[in-house]
Amino acid sequence: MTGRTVVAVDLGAESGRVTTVSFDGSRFELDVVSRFANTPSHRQGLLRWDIDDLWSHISAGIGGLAGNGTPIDAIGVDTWGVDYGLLNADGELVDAPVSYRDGRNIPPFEDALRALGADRLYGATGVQLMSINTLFALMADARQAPERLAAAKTLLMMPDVFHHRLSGSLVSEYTAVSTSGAYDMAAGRWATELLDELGVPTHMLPEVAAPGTDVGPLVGDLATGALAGARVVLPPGHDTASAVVGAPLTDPHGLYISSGTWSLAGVETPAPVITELSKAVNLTNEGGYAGTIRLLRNVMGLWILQECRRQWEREGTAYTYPELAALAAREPGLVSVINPDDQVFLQPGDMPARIREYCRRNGFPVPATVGAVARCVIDSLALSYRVVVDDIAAVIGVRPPSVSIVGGGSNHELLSQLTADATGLPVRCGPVEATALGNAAVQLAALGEFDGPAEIREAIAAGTTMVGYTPAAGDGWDEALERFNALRSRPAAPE
Ligand code: LRH
Repeated sequence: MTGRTVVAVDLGAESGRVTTVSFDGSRFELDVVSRFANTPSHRQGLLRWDIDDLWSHISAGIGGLAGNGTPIDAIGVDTWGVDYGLLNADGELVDAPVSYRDGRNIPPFEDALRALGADRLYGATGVQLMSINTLFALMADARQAPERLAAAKTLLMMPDVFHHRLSGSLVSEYTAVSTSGAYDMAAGRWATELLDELGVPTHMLPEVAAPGTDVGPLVGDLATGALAGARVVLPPGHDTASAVVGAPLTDPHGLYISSGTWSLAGVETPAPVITELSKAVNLTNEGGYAGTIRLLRNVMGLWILQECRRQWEREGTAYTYPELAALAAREPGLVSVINPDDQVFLQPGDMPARIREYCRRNGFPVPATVGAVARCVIDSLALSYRVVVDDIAAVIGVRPPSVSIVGGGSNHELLSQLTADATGLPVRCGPVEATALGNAAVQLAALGEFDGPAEIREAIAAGTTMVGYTPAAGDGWDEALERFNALRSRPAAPE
């Protein structure tokens, strides 16, 4: 294939991939050159990411391309949101970055809510109030490890920790910054007054750069052979932002669901929507490509099922996802529901036991079998999406007419059908590789191949075989929604 070839590095909170994406002027060709696990581990009392391990996989994946005949034009990295690295004056990490799943964020989150209130916190940023937000991790640093912050010259959001290794750049990319809960989305600047009030220093906050910014040439040992001329171009560094660029949305108010460990469900808007109602229903305003905003909700997503699967494996049976879906499909629907966003499901552990305990505590039949647990999770995710559709409709005054599911979870047939049933909307699934495609397409746009998101989406849609689901005239969803909403209005369970 002639044309341009870029490298999209996509790091999820479970695994990472290095992918080459070529574009010949009309068609994308995507080749995953390496896949690797990304597993945080407990070190020095905290759940931490192993950046050196990730970097060794990324550099091996990229380095393997040096001997190819195809010159690489650009490289960009996207990662999961909210986490960050602190760099000292020598450009080295002060220590291993901490995972948002560490419980350390919860006390500062609760204290900030008590001290300043949801109005002030949400009003200052426009970001969904969640314990995982960078803001609360920075508060935890300021309280428990002030020496980390004192030693830090620059904070870089996770994608930019790798852009720094690739190019030496010390900026943070806007879409990644927008997940922090420490950035004022309406004013377009760090929310320094809020950070001051919460006792978080601000000396280390970096300059923020737009997706599509060329931050310099690839440097170091990697810059040889086919990689010698490669530029480092910031894609939308937040994986969800890249995934939504890669979502072939056609309806202007169409709902996307970027479905993976998390489900990010929402619509694209031209400006932040920060109103009494958006605050009341806790919708976030995340920054997107080309000045767009993603008005969405972070729903806990397939994480709960992933953790169930790990627990069943520890107990001796390794189910595949299709096996779990088949077992779930045989169960009656909407028997027991959970609120996937309850804090009890945030941390790793024995998820089936937590689900059973949750159902017992809330007076639902306790799911006894693997299939019943899986069905409970999948039904509950579909109900969460229904709530997002209702909340978005109330906030923007337009009901999304369709749903586009992208990412790994778009392969999940039962969840896709139940999403159609729960929302009453037609669902289209694909591409699975939306994140890598969105990441690459923004690099390609910076190289002059595309003129904005509409052209990108047209090209992605033309090369994707999408699978459609029509809502079945089922009953039970409205009654289940009442039970579900009652759960959501209850305070989080004690740990
Ligand atoms: C999904 C995601 C999501 C949240 C979470 C921390 O991978 O980026 O949008 O920010 O991770």
